Amino acid sequence: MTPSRPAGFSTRAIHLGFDPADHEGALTPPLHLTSTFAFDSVEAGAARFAGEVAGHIYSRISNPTLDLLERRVADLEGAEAGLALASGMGAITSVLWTFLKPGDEIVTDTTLYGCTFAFMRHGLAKWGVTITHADLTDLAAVDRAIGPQTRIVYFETPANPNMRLVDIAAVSAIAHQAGTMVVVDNTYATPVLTRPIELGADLVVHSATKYMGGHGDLVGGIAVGRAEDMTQVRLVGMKDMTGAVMAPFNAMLVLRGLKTLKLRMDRHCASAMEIARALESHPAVGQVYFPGLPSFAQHDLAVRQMPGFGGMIAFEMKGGYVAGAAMMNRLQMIRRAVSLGDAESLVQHPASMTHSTYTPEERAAHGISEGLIRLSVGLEEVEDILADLTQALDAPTLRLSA
Ligand code: 3LM
Repeated sequence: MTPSRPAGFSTRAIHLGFDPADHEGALTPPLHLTSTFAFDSVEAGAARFAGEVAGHIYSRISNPTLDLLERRVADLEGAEAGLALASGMGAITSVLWTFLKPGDEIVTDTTLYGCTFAFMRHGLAKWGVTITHADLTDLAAVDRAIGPQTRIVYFETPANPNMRLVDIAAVSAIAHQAGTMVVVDNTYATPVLTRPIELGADLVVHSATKYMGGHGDLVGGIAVGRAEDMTQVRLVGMKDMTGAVMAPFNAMLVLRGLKTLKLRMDRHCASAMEIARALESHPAVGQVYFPGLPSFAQHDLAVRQMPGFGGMIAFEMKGGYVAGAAMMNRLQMIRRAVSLGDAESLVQHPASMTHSTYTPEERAAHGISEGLIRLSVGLEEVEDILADLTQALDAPTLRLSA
């Protein structure tokens, strides 16, 4: 690290918390493939279990490889502490199980990733938690929705799949006034583009499967927040309720992904901006949802809250679902697949895939249109992504339907 100035984002993502001198000069951190840790004595083991002496016990609780990842992500998010989990859903469920009890209410935005929506609607609700969906883009609605039983305000920004943004600072201020905790899913933005804790949120969750891992070769999750809260999530939600701990090998892959996170996000942002403009001007394309476009309903908030607009685009074809499916089937390089944030560009149809956990009526009520197409702009040359999209959009049948 350069001692003359505070280290920047990528420098910390590469170096923080690791000194080769402690590891026989090894440049990269060792992978601790161990399930358990030996104690010097029975008394030493008992002291660790009692929390009197720091140290690892068992890899469902903590592990040195995960520990480094947790410290790095916490630092990059501006949080006190972090926790690495088996998946994004492992992070979300471990956090929510920790802080909610029967009778509590969770206030959440209208739009959520499909499995998060399903967990709340079919999981939490079954255990006596009230789920209230409110339009969190409307601050008066946030104020009205929070009641005496509200324990958590939860949202994604940008939201999966329709890109809705939530003003983190404004919503956090309202929630805190009412003594309510704010949990933000920062998967789409990553700490490169948004740091919710710095804007007032209490806890951040991630699917590390996406941009953090960045290479489509792992499933993982991260949670960051106050040290005290993260200890609760570690020892209650993760250790005893979900058991959703990240595997050390995956932690190593995410540590590798983090080193290029900023570099990759810069490229994702630049390419997505260019592609969003091209889509918007194509005669076969209807509405394009991308925070960087002046036509985006919340463009002003995007400019205020995000230094870049991310790599995700949602759009509708003028010809609706039929034209959209035909267009997607014509793509040659862009892969038809769920997930996002990979080097490969990915396209999918939320209503029949990631958001098929909603009923058609729920999708209509939650602002997820049946014809919506979601594109995760990859790291290929932008000219190649554009060429593939253009040949798929320009096909004769589409010109007729447009
Ligand atoms: C997807 N999303 O294609 P994991 N939060 C957000 C997410 O987008 C996701 C999760 C949490 C997708 C996965 S759909 C079958 C594939 C904003 C995942 C959950 O548990 O790591 O998948 O994260 O939109």
